[in-house]
Amino acid sequence: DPLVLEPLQERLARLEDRHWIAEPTFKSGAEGESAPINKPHDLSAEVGTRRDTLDFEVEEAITRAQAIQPGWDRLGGEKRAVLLEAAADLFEEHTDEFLSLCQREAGKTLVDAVLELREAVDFLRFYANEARRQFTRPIILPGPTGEENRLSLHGRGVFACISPWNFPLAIFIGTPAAALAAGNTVVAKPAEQTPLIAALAVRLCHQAGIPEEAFQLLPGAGDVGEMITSDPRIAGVAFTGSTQTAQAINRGLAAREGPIATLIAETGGQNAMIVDSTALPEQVTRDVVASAFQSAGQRCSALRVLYIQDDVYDEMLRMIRGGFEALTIGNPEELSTDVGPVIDPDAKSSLERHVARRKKGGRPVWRRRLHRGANAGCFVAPTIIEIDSILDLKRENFGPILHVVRWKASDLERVIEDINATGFGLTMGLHSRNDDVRAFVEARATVGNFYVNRNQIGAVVESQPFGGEGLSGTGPKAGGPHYVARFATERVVCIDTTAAGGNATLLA
Ligand code: UN1
Repeated sequence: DPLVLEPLQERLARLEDRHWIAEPTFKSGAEGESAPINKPHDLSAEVGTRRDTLDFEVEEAITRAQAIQPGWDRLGGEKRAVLLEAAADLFEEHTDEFLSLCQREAGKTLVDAVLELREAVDFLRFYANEARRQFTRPIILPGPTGEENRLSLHGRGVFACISPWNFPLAIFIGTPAAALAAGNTVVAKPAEQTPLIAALAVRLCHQAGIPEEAFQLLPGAGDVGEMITSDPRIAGVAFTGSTQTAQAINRGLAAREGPIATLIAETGGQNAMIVDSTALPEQVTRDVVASAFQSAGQRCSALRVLYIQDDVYDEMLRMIRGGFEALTIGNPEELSTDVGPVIDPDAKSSLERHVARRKKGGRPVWRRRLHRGANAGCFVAPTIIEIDSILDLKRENFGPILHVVRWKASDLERVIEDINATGFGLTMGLHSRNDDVRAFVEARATVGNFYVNRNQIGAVVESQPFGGEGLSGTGPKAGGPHYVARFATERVVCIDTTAAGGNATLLA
């Protein structure tokens, strides 16, 4: 309804001139290095400035976080829940700023920006409830008469939370919210591309009453992340990003002195969808276009390789290309845009290199033409490429590129084996109205999230906990019932309850 949407756009336009700053929560007063943050869709437009965290500021931040952690843990689940819920309320009150930053700093469309804020608020409220559910009362364990056994969950210490640019708000806040709910304190390093939205999120958490020492922002690039994770005082690392970086963090933690640290990693995917000849073409078209091209394909859940059964291949591909041709590519600050930019020039050139290599292979490649002025930003033309097998792809292509493969009914088992053989295990989609095919594929798919007759992105907190296996991550699933507990340590207290009675007898 334009009557509702127009005032929102006007409100967002009023924030256009605001210059945002991200700086470390603990600032020494020394001069740190600064970098401008520009719009991905218009590299000449500056949104704000990132002030990087200096080495000794990292050290001091961890010292402060460690000093306050026992008190934060003793506060208990109920009080921590109230603070996280107060933060959720403040996030909702600051909708305009968050939407504006999602668009301008991260190049998100308005739809994606709204979903991102919704998910951030859902994470805060869900993990607050988990704090109440699991961190308020101990579990009384069964035991012999005369003994009481109690199990309780506690924070492990200081958690490092390192988050990606593709969910600069939802994942940036979701992981720390879980760590805080569990009684840890947090040092958070947002992606170097999107520190501004993280800075606003942290500021609102402090305003909600979460102590500054308990949740600190440490902006910077990979060197700051390395400095944090190599500190032996870090009890755990929660990382979302590439598989390679997760493996490097894992090696670093293993080589480090100090307590054995926990690693919770949510990484990449090579996500496939299988479409058979019983699928509904209109539904497939809608779901394929959304899964591959929404968010410019910059979701780890996004569809990368579409397997279409040969007897419907040409017709199905023709319809999907129709949906693809109808996408509006352009400025994400305009309401009509479906596909915005990719995050930065490096992302653009690596995607372009992939398309160029595939074009040389001589197989059909369909590309959209970009709008006028696209060169001012990091736009990659949405692309569909025919290939023979998912195993032809050597890496995850994190952008608006869909690969299609033709398969025959007799090949179904091999198709699933190939998909599993990538080693990734994040999302898989299936479109089929044949119950036997559905049961067959479901039983063999080694993925964390399997989607049937729908799109395969946009997992919902609590209803659809999200996360993969193998090269795609360690689990547990974000937004699921086991997530917060993985940030915790368990303690058991055993009491001999006959002791008091025994004393009484002696005294008598
Ligand atoms: C990511 O892209 O890093 O289901 C993970 C989804 C999102 C994916 C988040 N929850 O599309």
